[in-house]
Amino acid sequence: MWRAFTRLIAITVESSSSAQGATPHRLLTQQFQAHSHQQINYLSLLNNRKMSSEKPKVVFVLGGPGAGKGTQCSKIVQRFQFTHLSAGDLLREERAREGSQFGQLIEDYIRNGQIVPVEVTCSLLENAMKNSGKTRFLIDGFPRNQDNLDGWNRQMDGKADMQFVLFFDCAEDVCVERCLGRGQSGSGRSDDNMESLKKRIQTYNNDSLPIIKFFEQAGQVKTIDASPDAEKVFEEVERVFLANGFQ
Ligand code: UP5
Ligand code: MG
Repeated sequence: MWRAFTRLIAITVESSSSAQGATPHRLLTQQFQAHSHQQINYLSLLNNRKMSSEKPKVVFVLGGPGAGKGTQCSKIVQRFQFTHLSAGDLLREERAREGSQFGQLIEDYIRNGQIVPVEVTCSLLENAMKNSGKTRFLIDGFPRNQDNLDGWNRQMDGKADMQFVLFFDCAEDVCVERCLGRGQSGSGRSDDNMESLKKRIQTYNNDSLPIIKFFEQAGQVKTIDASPDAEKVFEEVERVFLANGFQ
């Protein structure tokens, strides 16, 4: 799989070999930006002007597979003025987009519970932020490894203010049960099965937890017990947002 991605970069580099100082990272980013330009309408261009004068505020939402990130983000959007951007949803949309050259690559990573190279994910996130014209974002399920964090810092340096990390702490067996339950009720997600879940959990323990620990050491993590029912969890979430000045 990694070989497929490297080959893709190689093709990209080959076809743009005249570009001076071109790096695979820059070329991949440019490709994604080119896609999104077709989708930007006049209104969002006007909104972008507003965004450039006001740095967007970002809350990273992290936690294991099935911890309830998406569920709680929907509730935060209803209560506070935030726009929800799920990195996983953006990747699934890109996978389904007709003509996407990254579709198969994304599917392979997701099914195997591995983390898609940051050049793809971060560009999808940045484009979604720009196209929304909004200024408060919940970034759900990202950054989930060191590559993600480095890529975000590289690409978004000076473009966004990270407020805090909302961490949904949930026992592994509860997470598995929730994802399997969702799969059984017809989520259609190719990773809501036991085989993929084992890999997702392994990736979470090996790659994502160290990132959460890193933010924790920097005093930026708000930990929420994600095991009670969704309403109870949201009571805690609401307290965190209010305590951090959001109305
Ligand atoms: N549910 C929710 N809260 C509940 C509660 N308190 N009590 C009882 N049930 C609760 O919830 C999952 C299920 O549990 C639902 O049925 C819900 O009703 C119920 P949900 O809110 O969807 O949980 P969430 O944490 O969002 O789970 P999700 O499966 O989306 O988490 P993942 O982090 O695994 O999935 P994501 O979509 O973010 O990523 C999928 C894959 O994409 C990754 O494995 C990776 O391959 C790829 N990816 C990247 O490569 N890079 C990225 O940056 C992001 C993703
Ligand atoms: Mg989710």
